[in-house]
Amino acid sequence: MEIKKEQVSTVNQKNIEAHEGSFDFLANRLGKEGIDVESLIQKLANFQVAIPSWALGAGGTRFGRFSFYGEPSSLEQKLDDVGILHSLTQTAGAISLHIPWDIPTDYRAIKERAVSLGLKFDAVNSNTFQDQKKAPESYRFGSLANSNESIRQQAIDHNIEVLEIGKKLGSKSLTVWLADGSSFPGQTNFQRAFTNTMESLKEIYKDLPEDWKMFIEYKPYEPNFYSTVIQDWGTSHLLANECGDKAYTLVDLGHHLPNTNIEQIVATLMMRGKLGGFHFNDSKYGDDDLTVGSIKPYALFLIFNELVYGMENNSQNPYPAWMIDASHNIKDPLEDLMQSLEAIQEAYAKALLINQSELKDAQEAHDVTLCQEILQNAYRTDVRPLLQRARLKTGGAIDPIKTYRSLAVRKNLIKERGKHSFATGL
Ligand code: PSV
Ligand code: MN
Repeated sequence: MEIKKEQVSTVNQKNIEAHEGSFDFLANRLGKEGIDVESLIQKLANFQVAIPSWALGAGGTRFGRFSFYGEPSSLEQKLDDVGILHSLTQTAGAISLHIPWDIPTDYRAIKERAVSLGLKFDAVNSNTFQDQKKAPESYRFGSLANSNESIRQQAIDHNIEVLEIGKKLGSKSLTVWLADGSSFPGQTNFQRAFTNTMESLKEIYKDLPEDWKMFIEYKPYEPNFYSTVIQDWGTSHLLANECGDKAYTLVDLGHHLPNTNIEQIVATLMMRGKLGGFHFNDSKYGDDDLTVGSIKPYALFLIFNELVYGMENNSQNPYPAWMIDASHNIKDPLEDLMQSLEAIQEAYAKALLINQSELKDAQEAHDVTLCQEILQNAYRTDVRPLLQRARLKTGGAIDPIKTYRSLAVRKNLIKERGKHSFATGL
């Protein structure tokens, strides 16, 4: 199913009056505060977030998975789903593939489809956390960190194969996330596991094309519960530095122990020019992979404050690759993703409202109260009319979820694909 521009604009007509009223009110206020509303809207319109190919079906937990009707059962259908998201939000202009869950069969056809839907191929992701059918070696006790050389080699070869697939699609980055670690004290030797991982990553890095980046993701636990080899940003940063200039750290919001100051990690990495990629989600307890902004929206805003500061002041840091890495246990995945996109844009818009020079002055005057006021004034502004205006400007929906529901998208997908179609992924 494809959503036509005319369908979106017909629904928009019904909401336009309310939008204009709230937009004019806000734009007027912001204008008086000296904010360039037009350039802010342009920044929002430019901000694109990749959708992972594995997030379009129902997610699950280790206790089970409840299928969501009309799931995409092929890569083509996954692209169509991202196309739907993009036509409604104009913010989801890229897809990130996980290999081998989503190996294209006909590259030309897939690329043409992506172009027609206005989508790019973002980072390709390797998978050495699951055993693959017919693979001679098992990753049960690790992949790139494994003490067994032929297991490590199989994992290296897989990553190189992922690079080859990405090259054919026009991707420009590889994301490596390792499940490697140990579940019990004494199970592995930390130093040997780290060294093996470093040497393996260097082997993969040798094959990285000149204009590519390698993103090294970290995570403190899960599926291993005693230790992970790349447990934190420092370890990832160390490995990225060892590999070379094209290797970067990737921050996944769910990959921190409770109450970690993620915004400070972001600031340090950007200052060092090493923040390459970003995975959005939200969590209450661990790597819950919940809808972005559903639990800690203020923390997300503080993170965006550092991202905006870094994007404006750290030319040594490349523009980060943004992706949603969430799972949808009980909601319609497409609705969930639209909520995440909205929360990301909202946090970004609020961070853009922060008057950085006033903040600097207040910091230097050690006026702690004023520092907090500056941040919270921005945070408390209802920026949704700005998001609506950015979407309207680019042909998206004033209200994506309302439009999705009024066009009965899920019902149509079920009609097209059947109730029990099943998406690959976790
Ligand atoms: C691991 O938890 C992770 O965040 C990595 O990015 C994976 O590739 C992704 O989730 C999907 O399993
Ligand atoms: Mn992730």
